[in-house]
Amino acid sequence: MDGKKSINIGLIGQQFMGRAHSNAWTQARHFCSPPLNPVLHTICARNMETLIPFSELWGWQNTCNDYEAMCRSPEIDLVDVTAQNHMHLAMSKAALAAGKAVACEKPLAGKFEDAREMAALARKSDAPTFVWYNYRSCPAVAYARQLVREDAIGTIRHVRGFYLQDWADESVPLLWRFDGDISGSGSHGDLCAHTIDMVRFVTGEEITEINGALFETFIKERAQVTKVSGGGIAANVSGSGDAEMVPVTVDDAVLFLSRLEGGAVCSFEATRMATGRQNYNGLEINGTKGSVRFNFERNNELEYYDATGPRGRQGWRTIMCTHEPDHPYSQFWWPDSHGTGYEHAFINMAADILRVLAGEEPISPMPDFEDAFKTQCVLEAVTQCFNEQRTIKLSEVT
Ligand code: SOE
Repeated sequence: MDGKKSINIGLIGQQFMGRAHSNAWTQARHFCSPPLNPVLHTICARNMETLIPFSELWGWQNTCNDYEAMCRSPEIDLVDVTAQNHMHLAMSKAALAAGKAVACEKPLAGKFEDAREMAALARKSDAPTFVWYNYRSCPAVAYARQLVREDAIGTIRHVRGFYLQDWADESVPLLWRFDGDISGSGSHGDLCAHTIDMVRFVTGEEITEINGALFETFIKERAQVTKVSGGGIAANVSGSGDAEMVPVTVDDAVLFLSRLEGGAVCSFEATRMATGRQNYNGLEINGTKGSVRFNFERNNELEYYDATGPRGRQGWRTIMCTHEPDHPYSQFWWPDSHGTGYEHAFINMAADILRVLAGEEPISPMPDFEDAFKTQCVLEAVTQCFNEQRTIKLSEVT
């Protein structure tokens, strides 16, 4: 072998994110030269019938359906949580109590109180924590951050953040994503959380206040789920024609206005009902010397406007963020313009997690529980702003 130390991963969950993370831990070693070798040691989930074929497909060495036992096992070094949001606290708590590193899916938790407890537990623990805000590790997003840090766009004045999808019409039954007890919120925590994290990451600035907010639930009830298969968002899920209708307890859309600590004004919007937008997670940042804009549907590209030359020759340029060594992570992937996709950000992030665990610098700063709690505070402030119909300062949300 290559003589590197191994690290045994225990993954909880076998759905969409279970697949994304199984792939990330596998490919990180193949492509990104991490300083530790991740071993797919144990996969843990409730449904053993599907878990056995899942583990065989992805090469997990062991299966189990008791996450507490897995967390306690001396053979496990890192617990990776991809279970539904309402389980993030209990699972992270079990892992931290056993002194294990934790990598938890976003958002940190569905409920603000859970997130607050998770941040407190992480503060008291010596174990490292990570939250899978995967879009940070998309090369074009990491390059946007680099441009801002190099002062290529000057002082930031305006930010627009948006995350638009279109998979949630009336035909979609009451998946867990529509059940507030499980998910905590709808497009707010599921989608907008990513964009808030991305804006914080790219600008390097914190959101200081929420000045106005709007939530809407267009479809008030949905059919009880009768069958779920496959690993996508809503693909292969059905509610039978005569299934009982149950109330939806989350938002379908959220919009809010806010300010950044450097004085910029920001708007955010997220919805699962933006017909024609399928994974339009993006931002536009306008500064005094230039602007950047990005959306994930064209994830290899970053648009950049340089306002420092003669006005008559200025214009948006589209940069393919695939060139080594200029673009972060490009050294691990394909030649110029051969492109990367959704899974690569997870792979890049898995490799960065391994770098942090080995005491090395990650390519992009990794969000830990403390950092992800800041994003969660923004989510909570937006909810309070809508409920109380007043400006909420982030300093009020603790
Ligand atoms: C669902 O809308 C979802 O899968 C989110 O949960 C992911 O975090 C996002 O990146 C893609 O869309």
